Order: sequence, then structure tokens, then C-alpha cells
Amino acid sequence: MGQTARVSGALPDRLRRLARELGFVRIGFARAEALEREARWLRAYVEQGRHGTMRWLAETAEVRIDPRHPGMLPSARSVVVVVLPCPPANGSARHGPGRIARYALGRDYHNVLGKRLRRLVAALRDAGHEARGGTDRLPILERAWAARAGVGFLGKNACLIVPGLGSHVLLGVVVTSAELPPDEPMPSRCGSCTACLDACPTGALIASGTIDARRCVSYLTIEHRGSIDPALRPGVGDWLFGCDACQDVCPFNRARGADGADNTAFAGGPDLGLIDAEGLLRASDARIATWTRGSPLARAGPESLARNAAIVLGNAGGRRHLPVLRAAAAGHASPVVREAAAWAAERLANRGE
Ligand code: B12
Ligand code: SF4
Ligand code: SF4
Repeated sequence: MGQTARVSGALPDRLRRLARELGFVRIGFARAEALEREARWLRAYVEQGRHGTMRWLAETAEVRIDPRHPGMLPSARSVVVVVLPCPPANGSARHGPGRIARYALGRDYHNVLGKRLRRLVAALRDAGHEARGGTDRLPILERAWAARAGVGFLGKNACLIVPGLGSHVLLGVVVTSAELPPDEPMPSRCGSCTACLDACPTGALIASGTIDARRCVSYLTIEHRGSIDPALRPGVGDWLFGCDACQDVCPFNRARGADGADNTAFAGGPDLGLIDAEGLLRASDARIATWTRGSPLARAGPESLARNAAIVLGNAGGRRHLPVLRAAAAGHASPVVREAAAWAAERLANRGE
């Protein structure tokens, strides 16, 4: 099998060509070995409980720092990282208040990238090597490997930034027994800029590159179930799902080509223009599930989306939203949504515009 893989002169080029054909805009190779510096960062993150309720992250922490771990691929020699730009920025228009993070504006990226990554895995297996690929769901620190494989650098906002493209990119990884020529890692290029640290609405970026997920609006609106700490709700602002605040201010996202405008990979997803905060509060769970099918929004689930909608209206709505909030506070099926709607109605009433 692939454990005894030798470098085929043509394999790296074949992989690069295939990646390009599949629409990936960058590809890089790194030697599979234990990540030492990042292991310290990840262990500190978990020990301090900064992963919040994402227990799966803590449970797989040791697997994530070495691709040769029995839980990953013991025969691993190389890590291949590929980059796909996020859906174009123009898909976010909706009627009332409520924004959706850029990465979630199209079809679910797990499907879009997953299908393409299977082709890369198949090419490696056809060449006699072992390979495991995935996006998001493999127990591996994708950003760290992307920086190692030279496709970008880790910004102070913790994101992987690709010079010329910015950080609105999604990553895919293939771990393989093939020995591939490693690319040069890319060091940080943030310099003295601190725009993202200053822009984070909840203080979730506690130091350069260091995040406390428990305070992060992305975590709160997507991963966190149940009630959101009232102290953090104003910081949620008008984010219905995810948050791009620390990326929106980044100078690397103003480069030409960073808007993903010519990227059609995510086309054909559900029409997210249908989803606004008011509609989410009025809709049944079944209706919300239908609206979000095939989109990353499905991960949050109807209850969390309706909860987020109430908070968004409390932060960014007006008195015209009081009736829908009061109706939800009195009659929504979920106690979490009822409480969030009561909080929002009181906030709007007290604002007294
Ligand atoms: C869990 C998770 C989350 C959680 C926790 C995020 C976190 N930073 O821990 C939440 C829900 C908050 C989240 C949010 C987002 N996520 Co997310 N997430 C993940 C996931 C599944 C695991 C991340 C993880 O292991 N976290 C643990 C920390 C320690 O690791 P890390 O985030 O990789 O940390 C790096 C940096 O923070 C930095 N670092 C950490 N500590 C320190 C300390 C110092 C001193 C320094 C200098 C650097 C540094 O180096 C680390 C090396 O990897 C990955 C997919 C994967 N398997 O890797 C996607 C992933 C990281 N997410 C992604 C995206 C798109 C996002 C959002 C932009 C979505 C959004 N718009 O709402 C936000 C960005 C928030 C942010 N500023 O980080 C992309 C990243 C794209 C990119 N360009 O970087 C990934 C890679 C998914 C993918 N396949 O494309 N995410
Ligand atoms: S995604 Fe939003 S809340 Fe999270 S670190 Fe970035 S700016 Fe802060
Ligand atoms: S906003 Fe500035 S500090 Fe933050 S990631 Fe971008 S360049 Fe780096």
C-alpha cells in the first residue's frame, strides 16, 4: 500500500493540475509531522475552556495536532491544502435587518468542497497511496496546515489570509501517505495593524490570533444552543448567522479578487433573500428547515435561528417590530425564543424612538 510511497515526479504536478480543474485557487503541500507551537495554542485553548460547548474539539485535540495520529492517518507523510473562495459577497440582500456571514451565502460548502476533495483523494489512491480528505470535519488544524503549506498566513483575527484573495476562503485538506515536496510556510504579514482586534464586537479576540470562542458571535449564533448570555447580546448586532466583523475591516480583504465575484461553485443554493429576522420569528420550525435545506444555516437549526432573529431585532430593529416580538414572547413554541423575544421587545420599548 501507500506506506512505502516514493515521490512520483509527476504526482505533485498532476495534483496541482487537478486542483485547478476542480476550481481550487491555491494548493500547497506540507510534510506531515506534529505541530508543536500550534499544539501549545490548542491545548491552552481547551484547558481554558475557550471552546465552550464544542466538546468534540476538546475530545479530538490530540488527534488534531499530528496527522500521523491513529485517529487520523498513521501512514501520513504529507498534508495537501486547497483553497476555494467563499460565495460572492452580493448574495446577502434581504428585506429587514439581519446579516449572514459570507461563507454561508451559497450551497453548503461541506458538499461543494467535499465532492471536489473526493477527486483529489481518488487521484492519490489511484497512484497507490493512502489518503483521507475533508473540509471542517477532519480532526485536523486546517488553518495551521494551510500556513505551513504556504497558501496563506495566520492573521491576528485567527483567520487564514491568502495574499491577493483575502480571508474569505474555505479550506480543504487531504492527508496522504504520498511524499510530496513541501512548500515554504508563509509567515504573518499583519505588521502593526490591529484593525480586527479593535473591531470585534464582543472582545472575543483576546490577543493576536487568539480567540475565546465563548464570546465569538460566530460561535454564539451557530454552535451555541440555548440562551445567549444577555451581556453578549448587544455585540451580536445584526448578525443572524456567523460574523464577518474581524474580516470586513481587514485590508487584505480589500484587494482586487477578494470579492469572489467570478466564483460560481456555490451557485444554486437556497434563496437566503427569503430569510429575514421577522420571517424567522413568524415561521414554523418545518418552514425554517425547508428554507435552509442545503445551506450552512441548517447547522444552527430552527430554534437557534429564531433566537438569533429575536436578538437581531432587539439590536437593530425598530418599534415596528414590537408586535412580532411580543407575539413570539407570548406564544413561540420554544422557551429560548420566548425569552430572547421578551428581552428584545423590552430593549426596543425602552429605546422609545
Ligand atoms: C471550531 C471552528 C470554529 C469555531 C471556533 C473558532 C476558533 N478559532 O477556534 C467558531 C464557531 C467560533 C468558528 C468561527 C469561524 N470560522 Co471556523 N472552524 C472551526 C474548525 C471546525 C476548528 C477550528 C479549531 O480547531 N479551533 C481551535 C483553534 C486553536 O485553532 P484555529 O482556529 O485553527 O487557530 C489558529 C489561529 O487561531 C492561530 N492561533 C491560535 N492561537 C494562537 C496564539 C497565537 C499567539 C497566535 C499568533 C496564533 C494563534 O493559529 C491556530 C492554528 O491553527 C475549523 C475547521 C478545522 N478543522 O480546522 C473551521 C474554520 C477554521 N472556520 C472557518 C471559518 C470560515 C470561520 C468563520 C470566518 C465563519 C464566520 N464568518 O462566521 C469564523 C471566524 C472566526 C475567527 N475569527 O476565527 C474556516 C477558516 C477560513 C479562514 N480563512 O481562516 C475553517 C478552516 C473551516 C474551513 N474548512 O474552511 N469556527
Ligand atoms: S467572528 Fe466576529 S465575534 Fe468572532 S472574533 Fe471575529 S469579529 Fe469577533
Ligand atoms: S485586520 Fe490587520 S491585524 Fe487583523 S488580520 Fe487583517 S491585517 Fe492582520
